[in-house]
Amino acid sequence: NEPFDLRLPTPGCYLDPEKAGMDSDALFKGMTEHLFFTLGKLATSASPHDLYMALSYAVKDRLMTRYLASQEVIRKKPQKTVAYLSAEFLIGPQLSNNLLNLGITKEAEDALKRFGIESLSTILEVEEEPGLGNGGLGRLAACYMESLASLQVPAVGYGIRYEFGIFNQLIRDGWQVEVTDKWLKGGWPWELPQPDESCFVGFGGRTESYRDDKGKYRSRWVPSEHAIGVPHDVPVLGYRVNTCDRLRLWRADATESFDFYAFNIGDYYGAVEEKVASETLSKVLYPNDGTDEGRRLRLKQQHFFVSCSLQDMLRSLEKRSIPVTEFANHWTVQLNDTHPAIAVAELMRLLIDQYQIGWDKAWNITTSSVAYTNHTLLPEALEKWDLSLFSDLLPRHLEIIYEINWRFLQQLRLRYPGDDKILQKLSIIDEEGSKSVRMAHLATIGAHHINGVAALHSDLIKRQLLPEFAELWPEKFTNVTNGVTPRRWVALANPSLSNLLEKEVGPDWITNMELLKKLENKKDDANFLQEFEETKLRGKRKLASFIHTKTGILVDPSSLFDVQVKRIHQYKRQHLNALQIIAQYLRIKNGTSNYKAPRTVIFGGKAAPGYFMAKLIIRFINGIADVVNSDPDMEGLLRVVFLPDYNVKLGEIVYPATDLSEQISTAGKEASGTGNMKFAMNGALTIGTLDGANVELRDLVKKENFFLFGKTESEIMHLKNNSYSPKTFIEKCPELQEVIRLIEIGHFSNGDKELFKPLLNSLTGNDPFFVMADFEDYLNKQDEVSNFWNNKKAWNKMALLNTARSGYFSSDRSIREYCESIWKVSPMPVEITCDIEEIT
Ligand code: 6GP
Repeated sequence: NEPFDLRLPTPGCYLDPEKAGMDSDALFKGMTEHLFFTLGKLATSASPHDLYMALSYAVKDRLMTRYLASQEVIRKKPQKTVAYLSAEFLIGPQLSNNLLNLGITKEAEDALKRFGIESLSTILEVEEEPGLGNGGLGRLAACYMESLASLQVPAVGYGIRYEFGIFNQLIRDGWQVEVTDKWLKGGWPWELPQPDESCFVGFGGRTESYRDDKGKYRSRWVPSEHAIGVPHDVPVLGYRVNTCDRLRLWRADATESFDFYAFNIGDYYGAVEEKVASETLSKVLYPNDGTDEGRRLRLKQQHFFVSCSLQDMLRSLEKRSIPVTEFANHWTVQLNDTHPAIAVAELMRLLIDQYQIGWDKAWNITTSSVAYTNHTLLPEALEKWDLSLFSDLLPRHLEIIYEINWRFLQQLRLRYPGDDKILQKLSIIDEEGSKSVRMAHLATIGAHHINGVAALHSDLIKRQLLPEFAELWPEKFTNVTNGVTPRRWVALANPSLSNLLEKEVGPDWITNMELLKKLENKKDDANFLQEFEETKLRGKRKLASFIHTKTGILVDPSSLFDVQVKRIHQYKRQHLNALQIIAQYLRIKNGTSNYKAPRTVIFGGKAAPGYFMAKLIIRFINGIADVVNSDPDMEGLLRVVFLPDYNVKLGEIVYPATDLSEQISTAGKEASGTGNMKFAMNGALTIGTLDGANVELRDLVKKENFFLFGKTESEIMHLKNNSYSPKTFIEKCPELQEVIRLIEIGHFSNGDKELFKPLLNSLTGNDPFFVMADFEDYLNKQDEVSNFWNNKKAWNKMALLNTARSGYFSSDRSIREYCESIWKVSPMPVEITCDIEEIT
């Protein structure tokens, strides 16, 4: 591996390539220059936001050596690169992460002091986070990019640079109100627009056949509309390595700012219309989590970013004079759910129509390079596109899909002669009702591997979602359990725990989480457990003060912090938690509460704007919070908080401050969950069902350190198949009847008996998520939690064992698995040298 010889005097490479430009003097100088030249501000009048911008620019400068060196290494010595295609990248704030990974946090603090800023946190607080994702899927993509770089694997994350990310959530009169997320308004210093690498993308129009030079009939696409994708690159630096990968986000531009013909005939508005229409392509993120809306603009967005990304990959081969037939040796394309699944058809189209490669060869290239991750089993989230919409927007792709399908069905006919049912079932085209294109089938047929995101989920994919495919191609189906990056979710979020970990096991735990196992030796060491509890208390004081500032509610940091943060969804069952709170409230009111385990129950999460029931659940929680928090009898015993606008930044405050993590989805519904992992690493105990990665978490931390309740996936299936009746469970549980009665009489809605009726009707009617079936078990388990809480030593020991045994959930482990079993890529360290003589 030839070192990257960088003779240009860029920051980070003045004298000692490792250290130079990274000291506080250089940072101070860099900031001063950016304040003056980039921002046009005087240091004497700089606001915290100005200083944030100046520091960020100075830090970005210091990423460039590694960023360029990482690209140069691939150019000089081609090797397989991971292309992670995702409609969402929820990357969170960038400054603290880059400081940590560069190893210059202390230097930045010192530089800031010279501007009169005593604490880095005042600067970090003003950073806007790019909300380019809805929840789990988008955040996972961000963790994976960070781990890829930290493991020195060449990778590009391809996505969309939405002008407006996920909405900001306000709570008004207990209801969620959505506000546009203008994350770019103050400028965003972390991106590098690369207009010279823009790509054209077509939409609509028709296909036509023509004869090529050799007289052969071919098909081609004549789109009626175009957009330009302008790449905006975000450097993704690995932890203390030279590898700096890229997140390449496409912004849509109009092909022509004006239609001059329309303009000349005096139609000004008509002239700008196309510009406006194509720019809306990257305007806004669809705020649906798990549900699919089947909207035209959404399909356009998907094709837009997928086409730009594949063109970009093919172009990179051309630039290096590598034949495109070698594509699969140079790119491994991962589809983050079906949102980018059009890639299967688009890669075929580019290879066949643009590069004139024959079908079989093109299909071989496509299926050797594409792999697909499924993130949900929920039927409403499985993407299907109406055939007429699809053919209208992507007529050539539909032709190609028909051909893929025809060849696939031929294969099936040989294998299952005369079995038309199976053909119908597996076909990419759903013939029922108004016909549609099933994107999961397209992805499954076009991919060399299909993986779920936790052991149970991958198993259910094979057994329930795609059983016939799994029988056909058992070797394609695999599992990679999700992981989260310990850099952001422990080192950055929880500095006091990190210090303790470093003191105990050394600094390497950050890149080798399995080292935390050594903490098991300390499980009976009272002094150590005390120190461990201290770190938790620090986190809780910080969250308490945040809660007070945001909601005005005073909470006691010594109470049990019981937290459920995630998107609001019926399957995640925030309402189960809410019902349990009412039961506790009743017990205290009736004087039947025989233990004293003061609790603060904290919720956070957004509901999809069109998801009525989820929004009603938010209203319900706030209704309960109002009653509980204003009742003097609850004083010192129970508090309920709904934290508005849950996002990555807030997550960094919440995870370290949590004692009890609520992972209470209906078994079989949560593909994995990743919050469960973040909580466990930070020493929270979990109360949870056997769902998603909870199953593996419980195995790892051992069952005595996990509060398990609820029906298993197969028990739920059994109930479902045997005409489940929530009433039978309600009848058996007087406390549940009381809870329901209290809601019915309007106790949590100022006497309004109508407000929560839809929720109650759902629960007592068909109860699609088996809340009633699990209620009693859950309540009993919560009692067990309270009893444990009163034995602090036992609690701390369990919490420590959770941290000690959570190393498996590092995204470094997940990425290693993808590299070895799916992508077949290996790390490629980036070396940097500077010719000191030449520069000085
Ligand atoms: C989510 C799953 O719901 C969650 O369980 C999982 O941890 C996460 O993906 C990462 O794998 N799914 C989505 O966010 C989604 O939109 C289509 O799926």
